[in-house]
Amino acid sequence: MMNRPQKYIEGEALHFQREKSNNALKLRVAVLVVCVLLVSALVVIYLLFELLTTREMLRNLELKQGTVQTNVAERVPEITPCSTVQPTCPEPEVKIITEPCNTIPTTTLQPTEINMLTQSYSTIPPTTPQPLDITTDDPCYKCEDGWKQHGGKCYFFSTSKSSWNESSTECITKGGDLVKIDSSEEQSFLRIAIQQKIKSYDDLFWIGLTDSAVEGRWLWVDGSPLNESLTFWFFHDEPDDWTGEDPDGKDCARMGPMYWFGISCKVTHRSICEKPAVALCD
Ligand SMILES: [Ca+2]
Ligand SMILES: [Ca+2]
Repeated sequence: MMNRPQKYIEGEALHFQREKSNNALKLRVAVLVVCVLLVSALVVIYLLFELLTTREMLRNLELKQGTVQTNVAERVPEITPCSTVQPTCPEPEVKIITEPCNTIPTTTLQPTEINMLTQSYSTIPPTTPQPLDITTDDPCYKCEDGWKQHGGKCYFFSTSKSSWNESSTECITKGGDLVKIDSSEEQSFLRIAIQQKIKSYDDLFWIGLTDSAVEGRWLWVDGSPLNESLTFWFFHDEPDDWTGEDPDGKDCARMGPMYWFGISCKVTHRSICEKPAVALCD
């Protein structure tokens, strides 16, 4: 009889305990739901605040934009067109070269180099005027046999070789002297004549020009100074005074088929003598 109510009481207690546990669980769920709703409400409120703030900023920006546009529109007529602006360019810096010309380094050609160069240009065919174009037989002038007449002068092209001094003496013996070149026309006549006579690249002719008295002071055989505006030296290297071949340097001038070269007066070359032609006309 005692076991039955005891079991009933225990069952009631267990039931009451479960009921209590379920109520606690419901309470927790309800609190959780309230919290979620509260957080959601706060988020919505925050977003609404941000939206209102953004709208206010946009409205302020629109007002500022309108103000700027108005100011620009008012100032446009005051702006000078770009096309009327005169550009100013800096003046180019001009440097005046004060170095003397003789500081330019020069190269001294060795005889072999000169000969090679001479050979290279000696193969150039004669250029105008051609020999037949040059008047060499003026009937009013007469030259001895073996002399070539040109412009009232007679020219003798030797076949033998001798030093510059010996060649000058030989020309004087013939009634003239080594040739003095007085004009470009006379240079052209001699150049063409030499081109017809040379047998090799080193077959050059003495002319009446020397600086043996004073180095660098070139004189013709008649004592007149060389006209610096009427020279036909081989490019800018001539005349130098290279002493590799002769301690006295290069003091006498020889002529090739195109240009003049300085050389030791002691070497032997053919020569060109010049003397006045005999005038036949009054
Ligand atoms: Ca002359
Ligand atoms: Ca010299």
